[in-house]
Amino acid sequence: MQLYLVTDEAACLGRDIYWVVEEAVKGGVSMVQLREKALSTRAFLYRAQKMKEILAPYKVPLIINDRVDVALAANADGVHIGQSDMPYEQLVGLLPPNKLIGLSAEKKDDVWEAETMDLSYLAVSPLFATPSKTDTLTPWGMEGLRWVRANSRHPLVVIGGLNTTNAAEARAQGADSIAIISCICGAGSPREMARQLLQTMNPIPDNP
Ligand code: TZP
Ligand code: MG
Repeated sequence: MQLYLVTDEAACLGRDIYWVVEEAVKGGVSMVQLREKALSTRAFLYRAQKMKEILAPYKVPLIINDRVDVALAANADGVHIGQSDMPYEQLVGLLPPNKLIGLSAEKKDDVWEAETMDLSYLAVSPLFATPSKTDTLTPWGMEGLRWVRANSRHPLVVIGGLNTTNAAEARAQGADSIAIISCICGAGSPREMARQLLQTMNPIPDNP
């Protein structure tokens, strides 16, 4: 799971969100988080069900942001929680055991606390400041990422301001996966952008 797409309909430049997601998956995105801050519960569930249908043939897991009820109702693959969402202790009690759980860490105490949890990944959030989410604490930066890598036992996702200029460096500094909204959702070709991001992280050596 190197490339993780987080959705934001507004970032899709008026294009169909399902098209954007499927194109990104064709380009190599291997996990998708449905993040909806404005939809009604019913519209969110409908979108989750449709997204699951689209991702199923590619065997790409669907993670639901914030809402365990929507994740359960849509039989999604997991839930992503932040520091103000359903606490981990309650979430694990509600989810079947095979579901993925991702948690955002915004500060050092969040990283320590996460050591007691059985997480699928810990998200270092935000790595860099980004217009896509402005209610954030101080960005971790690469130095912060190195600190998290040294102090966490979880697979690490980085999110916030990732693009083709910094994805490889973030991987080199300890990120297992890069999570992205605008660089992919707002790309002329989400498929080509996903491909390029993977290429920067896994350069193909020149033939001798
Ligand atoms: N959480 C921390 S930063 C962020 C989220 C959802 C937004 C990331 O968006 P972008 O456009 O990839 O910087
Ligand atoms: Mg949240």
